[in-house]
Amino acid sequence: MVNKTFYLLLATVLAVSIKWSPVAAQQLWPGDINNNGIVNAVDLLYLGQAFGTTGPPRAGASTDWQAQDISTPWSQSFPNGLNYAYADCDGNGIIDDNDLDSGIEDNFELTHGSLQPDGFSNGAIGSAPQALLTPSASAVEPGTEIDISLSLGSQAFPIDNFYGIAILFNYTPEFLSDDSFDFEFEEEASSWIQEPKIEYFYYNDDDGQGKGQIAITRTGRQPQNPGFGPVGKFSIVIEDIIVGLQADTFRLQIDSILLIDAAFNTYPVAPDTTTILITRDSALLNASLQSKEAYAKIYPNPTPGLFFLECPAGLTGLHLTDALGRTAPMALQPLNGTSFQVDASKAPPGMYWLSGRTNEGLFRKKIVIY
Ligand SMILES: [Ca+2]
Ligand SMILES: [Ca+2]
Repeated sequence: MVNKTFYLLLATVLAVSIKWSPVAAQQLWPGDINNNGIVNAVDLLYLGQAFGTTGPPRAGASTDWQAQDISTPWSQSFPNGLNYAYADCDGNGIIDDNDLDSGIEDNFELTHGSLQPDGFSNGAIGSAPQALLTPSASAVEPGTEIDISLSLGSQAFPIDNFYGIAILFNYTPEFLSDDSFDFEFEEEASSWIQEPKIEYFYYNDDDGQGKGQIAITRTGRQPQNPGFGPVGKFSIVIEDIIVGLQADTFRLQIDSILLIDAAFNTYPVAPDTTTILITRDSALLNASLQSKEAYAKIYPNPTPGLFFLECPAGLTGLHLTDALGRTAPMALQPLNGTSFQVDASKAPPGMYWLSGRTNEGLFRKKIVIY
């Protein structure tokens, strides 16, 4: 009996001491709002969640890239349990644009400690909404300005509960060097995404990395109606192609996507890749410009041989030819009325033309098989 009482007492003391033992102060790195070890587009989604809230200022606050104690946690937390104090990058007690400018922007891509996953959720075409990239021209001469529209979802796959999206992409780096390009992201003026919202665009061409990120988040934590359509556009001027080449292909490819709703639930979104032929060769240019007569989209491109063709106008004929005009082996499998899977894996690696006939005209698309 004595022993039992003693152990019960001991257990109680242990439980109480564990519960009450002082915890080391939490530390933040200004800009890494989700505290996963890197400042990137996903941190803007957390900023959008906490935007406009207030709490205790941080003693001795700085936006320098160094660990700082959260002396007094805020009363609010993100759905994953992380304290809102992490969003107050400059530590002044309010979460606003300054935390984007001097926290996320100034410390973008900086890292600390071991990286934890950001929770990107890429979906599959045909089972999730897609982030579509649509260039204003499929082929241009060097020096021409091109817009690439970014659009989310479709009538068939609307974005049901948009609150924020973070997109990581890569592009052919050798076309866009510091002295030969203008690469910007401009938000859609009459976007279906409801105000208020904030956005951030970033690209990094250092050492030919060719990487960039976009984040758009609403603020105010209110749900919005389902929507779909354009959200903005990239503007690119490719000044020149590599000396000695008649034509080259600029590629913009989405790598990772994170779409969240107002409660920070995540939804898969299918990524996209787009290519633009850059050429001084008028015959190639004319052939590609004619391809705009009927809408068709192929992806991925370049492809290992198996790719998808979207052709809303109703496909009535299709053939694949190599650069010399010779017919290449290809098999077509309809997925539904407007989408097809094309198997050209028996064609040797190289550049090909995919030519099609539709109810609205002809199209011709350059495709690279590797
Ligand atoms: Ca982060
Ligand atoms: Ca602040």
